[in-house]
Amino acid sequence: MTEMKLQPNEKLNVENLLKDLDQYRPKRRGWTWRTPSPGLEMGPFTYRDATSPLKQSVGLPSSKYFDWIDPQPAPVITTEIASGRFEDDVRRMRMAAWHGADHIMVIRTAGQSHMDGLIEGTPQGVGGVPITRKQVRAQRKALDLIEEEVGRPINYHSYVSGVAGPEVAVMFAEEGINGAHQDPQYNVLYRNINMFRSFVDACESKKILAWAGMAQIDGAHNANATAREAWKVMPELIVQHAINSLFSEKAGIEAGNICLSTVPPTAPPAPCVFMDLPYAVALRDFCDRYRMRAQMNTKYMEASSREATVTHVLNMLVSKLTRADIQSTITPDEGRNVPWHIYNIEACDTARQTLVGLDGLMDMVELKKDGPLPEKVREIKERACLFMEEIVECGGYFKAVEEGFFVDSGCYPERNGDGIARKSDGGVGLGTVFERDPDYFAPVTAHFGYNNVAQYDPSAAEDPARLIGGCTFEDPSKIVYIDELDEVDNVNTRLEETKKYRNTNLLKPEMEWMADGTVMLNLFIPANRRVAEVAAIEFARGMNLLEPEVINREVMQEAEGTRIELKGKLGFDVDLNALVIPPEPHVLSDEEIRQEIAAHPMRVVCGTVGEDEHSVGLREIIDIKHGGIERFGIEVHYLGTSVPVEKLVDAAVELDAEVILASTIISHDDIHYKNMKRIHELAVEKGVRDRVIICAGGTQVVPETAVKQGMDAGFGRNSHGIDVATFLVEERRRRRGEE
Ligand code: Z98
Repeated sequence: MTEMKLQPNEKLNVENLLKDLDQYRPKRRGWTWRTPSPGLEMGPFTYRDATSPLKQSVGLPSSKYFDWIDPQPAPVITTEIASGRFEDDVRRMRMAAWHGADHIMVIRTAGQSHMDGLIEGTPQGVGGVPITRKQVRAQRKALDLIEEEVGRPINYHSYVSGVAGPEVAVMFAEEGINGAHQDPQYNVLYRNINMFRSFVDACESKKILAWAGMAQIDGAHNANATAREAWKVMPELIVQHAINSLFSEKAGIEAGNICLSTVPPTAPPAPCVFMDLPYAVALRDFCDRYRMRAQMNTKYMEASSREATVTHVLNMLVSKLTRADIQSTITPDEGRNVPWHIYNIEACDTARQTLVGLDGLMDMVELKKDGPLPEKVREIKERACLFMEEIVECGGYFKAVEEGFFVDSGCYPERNGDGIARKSDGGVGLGTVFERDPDYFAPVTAHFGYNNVAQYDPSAAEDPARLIGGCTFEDPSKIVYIDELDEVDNVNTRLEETKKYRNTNLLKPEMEWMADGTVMLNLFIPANRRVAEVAAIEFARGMNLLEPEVINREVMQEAEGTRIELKGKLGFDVDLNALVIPPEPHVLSDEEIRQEIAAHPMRVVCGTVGEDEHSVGLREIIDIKHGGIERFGIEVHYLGTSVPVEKLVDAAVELDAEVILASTIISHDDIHYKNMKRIHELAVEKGVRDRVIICAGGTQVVPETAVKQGMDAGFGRNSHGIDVATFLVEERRRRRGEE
């Protein structure tokens, strides 16, 4: 089999990924937590809650001020990637891993739980994308490469739901999936799968998850997302967590791999931390031996990515004040249906930034032991206990579901009668549960319940698969791998469509799929919301954007205007061969310049010359506040505005300055160039030209033309202090004969 290895400057090659896929075996099984690294020193800082750093990553934007450090917080960070094309998702997974994600969840767009069997190949289908062995294997293979590249195991995750749940679980165990949602209550309440069938299937699925060492996430957060007033279902959420967790433990999953999917139930403008914190404390008190997967609140997520980000940050404050072993980062696309690369990355960065920013918090503050917090905690716990007691009293879980106990919008014991009720003699898969025959036996490794192996071979009781020389778990060569079933709807046809963009000279922007051409525009339109929305589409058409669609609108003020975010498509490519790409401007590091100036102090005289009063540009170049050359320790004598050229040269002589900087904006009759020439000639006349470096800058200055006037260098538009300082240091070295 061809060995693949990723190089940071090379794209992930999807065709290579798909090669020999039938033979690919995952490198490992089971869930991986981060490795704590208390007291980790990075750059100038010491971290208290950090985990092992990554080998390669893209740091937060501001890391440039901190030696490019990229500390990794304690929780595993999740991102959900499911654009519907796994071949594009693998590229996004790589980007997410470089931004600190180590739990990649792949939600299927099909509603997998509606499918009653495993699907093969890689169809996009009509109703959405199902999970299939081929795409799971390709993604696991990609993640095996990516984890090598970033230097940290990446947990791959999907969902075990629907009547095909156990089959899906087996496939996941075979293919090295590391985590899964599995909660029979989800099937019952939201997918109307028969309750007995759902729980029997769950036994089998959980046994398989246990064998594979997978982490399990429950489905309680769905009650939060579904209930009319989500904060009222707090007692129920605890009950749902408790039911699935204890059930899972009894089915064989280790407590340390059982993760509660917990959502802070409210969001601003509710006083959310005041309500969410007691809930978080109560849940963690009750379920202290399980892991917390802190899910973001999506119930109140609208199309504003700014708003979603703030809610996310508040959610993480609650995580930090309590505990989160996994931190989810659902993207604002939930609110506006734009499952784009940039939002996955943005949300991972939000998590990394917030959690690193909160490093060490709990070594400085503690939750109060009296007052509203413990009072609320106690109240929530009491309500949850009473809820559970009533379930037992009414005849058990199945009866309670029949009576509509769950997802009722009343805060227990209040009931509004709007819960989801399901019939025990109804639902998908009704009547499909059968008792095993007395001579039943299955030669498989991870199997729940009665399996009468001993009747055939008593010595195989602990290892039934031995009777057939191992099942697919021990002998993966027994896995039946079906590449594609549909000749038209498969990855090969999709790759063919985008072939002209892969590793060629053609470029097109994209948001989710290669060469989708999608772009987003931000507009402020000085009109009310309705008008702005319609006008925005016209503007987009005028810009030749295809299929324009408003994805977010926020009123700034009813009469004054509206902010619009809009998406559309570009109908053309850019040819790389026709692009002229100027070289990166060369600059020295701040440190190198500082050291050079410390060793060889430098004195500069400067001013705007002639009749020129425009001083802002020059001040940007020199002032310490604007990142100018003063910050390197250069001594600057600013002579003011409209300085005669003679005065500039005389001052250089008097002060024994090594450098003259002349700033000049006015350019009529080429006065800026004439002044440059004059400065040069004066310096020659006074016999100092050889020992003074003379530079001129301004928005109309073309560097080459400035040099022709006798300047040592010219600085045009977009020049900064660092550019000037670099030149001065290097020019001086040249004059010293060092370069
Ligand atoms: C999350 N953003 O949890 P279908 N099982 C459970 C689920 O919660 C889900 C599914 C299955 C959320 C993702 N959760 C939503 C317990 C979905 C998947 O019907 O099989 O597609 O549902 O992170």
